[in-house]
Amino acid sequence: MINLDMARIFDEIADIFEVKGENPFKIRAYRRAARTIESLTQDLKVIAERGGVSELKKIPGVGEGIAKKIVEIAQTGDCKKHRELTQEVPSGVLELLAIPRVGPKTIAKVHDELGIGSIADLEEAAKSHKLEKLPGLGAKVEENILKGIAQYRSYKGRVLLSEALPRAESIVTELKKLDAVAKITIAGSLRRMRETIGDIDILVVSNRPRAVMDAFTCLDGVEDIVAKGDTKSSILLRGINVDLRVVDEASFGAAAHYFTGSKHHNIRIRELGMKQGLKINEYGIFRGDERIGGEDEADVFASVGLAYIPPELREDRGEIEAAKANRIPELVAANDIKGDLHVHTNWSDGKNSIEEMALTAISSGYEYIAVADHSPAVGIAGGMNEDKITKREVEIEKVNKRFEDEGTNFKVLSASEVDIKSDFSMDFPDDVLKSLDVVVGAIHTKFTQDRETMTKRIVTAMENPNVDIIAHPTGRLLGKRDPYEVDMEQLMESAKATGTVMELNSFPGRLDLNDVHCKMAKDYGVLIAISTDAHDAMQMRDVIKYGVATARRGWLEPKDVVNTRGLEDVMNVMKR
Ligand code: DGT
Ligand code: CA
Ligand code: CA
Repeated sequence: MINLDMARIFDEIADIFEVKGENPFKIRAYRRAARTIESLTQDLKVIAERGGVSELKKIPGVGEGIAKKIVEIAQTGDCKKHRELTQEVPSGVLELLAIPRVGPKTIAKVHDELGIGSIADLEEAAKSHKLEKLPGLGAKVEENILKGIAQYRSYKGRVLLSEALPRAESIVTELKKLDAVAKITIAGSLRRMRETIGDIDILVVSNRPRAVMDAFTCLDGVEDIVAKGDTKSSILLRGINVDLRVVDEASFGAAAHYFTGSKHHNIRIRELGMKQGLKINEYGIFRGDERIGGEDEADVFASVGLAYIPPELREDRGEIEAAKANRIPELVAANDIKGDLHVHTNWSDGKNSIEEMALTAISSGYEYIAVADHSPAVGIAGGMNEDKITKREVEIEKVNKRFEDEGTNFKVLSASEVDIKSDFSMDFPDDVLKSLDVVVGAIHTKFTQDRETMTKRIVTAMENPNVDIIAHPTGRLLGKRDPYEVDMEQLMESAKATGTVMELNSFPGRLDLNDVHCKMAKDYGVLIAISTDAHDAMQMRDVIKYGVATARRGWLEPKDVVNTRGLEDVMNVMKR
């Protein structure tokens, strides 16, 4: 039993609690524990055996109750509470939780009243208008459920980058331990860092493929062996398909290129090869029968007269033309990031204090963070009123004073994520906005306004000289909520004209702006802030890489990203 299995058990407990309508704090505690456990580098079983409950409780997010369960699972491989709960709520009902727009209360109701226990049941009931007769539900809810099911199906089979990447990395770590593995790389959409991943592709060089395949199909968590051969095997590992291919050393580069894709990029490269009388495939680069290269990936590009193209750009979106002209951008990288301009603290709905966020930021090598706690309109998120802002200011000054006294080069910027209300006004008066170092404007309500109104709403915010950044500009939640209707070209024009920065929200379920919009911003000369929107310190540290990956897919260079700049330069951009 490894950490991921434990995380899954706690997630399922939280799911069942949701359907049962349990206390939200309890649900959140299990979710938080699951997230923490997933990203833990040490083996929980080892910690449990060595230090028991008291040692486990030192892990942030793990309280007494959860620590006891971890010990129980480590010792017995099973959790009694989990087993009891899964008997109360069938797994088909839990699957309904994955449907966007359908909440746990609705699920409990349709299950109790109509015995609905699967997506197919729910679809049938909505189509035949059986739901509108239930108290609290209506025609509108039925319509929403059907839309939600359609949305669910269009994403089904794809997982978020943040779910696939850690798993792939742990497979690579496991397989690397084998003597039979000479080289190994992640390939496919995951190497290109797409926002969602269909399956994980891994490529290995080995002269003992059988041993590699044996280890691969016996990995912890394998649910099904879909295929097992000498050159290719496929497994289902905790709900995600993983393909493994074994190639010869001489083919490694060509195979890495071929299996990284994208398919459209590959086709263009192969065509370029054919024009020069070359055959380029997963085995190598050939002139007639003679192999002229393929051990290194760079051979592939060089053979057709192109500069090296980083994986994130391989989508046939102009990268081949750029490589021909030797104009491949120097893409932004994680170590270019000097600060985070959108994080939350316990002054609104964040978990950590200002100081804790600052210390983690310092350990990431940052020079600043903007603590952007919510404005009052976002009531459920514990939005701040003006009085609270004033009190928070005292705290910020205290923390900054300490850093100054210690000679630490770091500054906490006073900020707020301020609601752009549906009547186009900002949720704080101008004098309050003016008093902040950074104002991040964001939409959290009335996502259904029409395209023209929504565009005007955001443009109006941009025209307010106190608004510096627009957070998650399209509002989408991957697999859960479509982006709202908005004229992106007009937003870009207005951002350029007003000097407003657009956010690339690094949260794996958002990645908003997306890659294509980032490239658009670059073309318009609009600056991007790669921010995390983190609600705790670990998130701030862990999710930035997904934002950076998306920025790279959007062709962004350090100069296009405002938070690659030092504090003084950033403050010049944020100047009123
Ligand atoms: P995914 O898994 O849907 O997120 O996307 P990929 O890009 O990982 O696609 P996958 O797993 O089907 O295939 C891995 C790579 O293999 C793909 O990026 C390019 C290459 N490939 C697959 N099928 C073809 C093909 O028909 N022609 C060419 N040229 N390459 C292909
Ligand atoms: Ca794939
Ligand atoms: Ca594949």
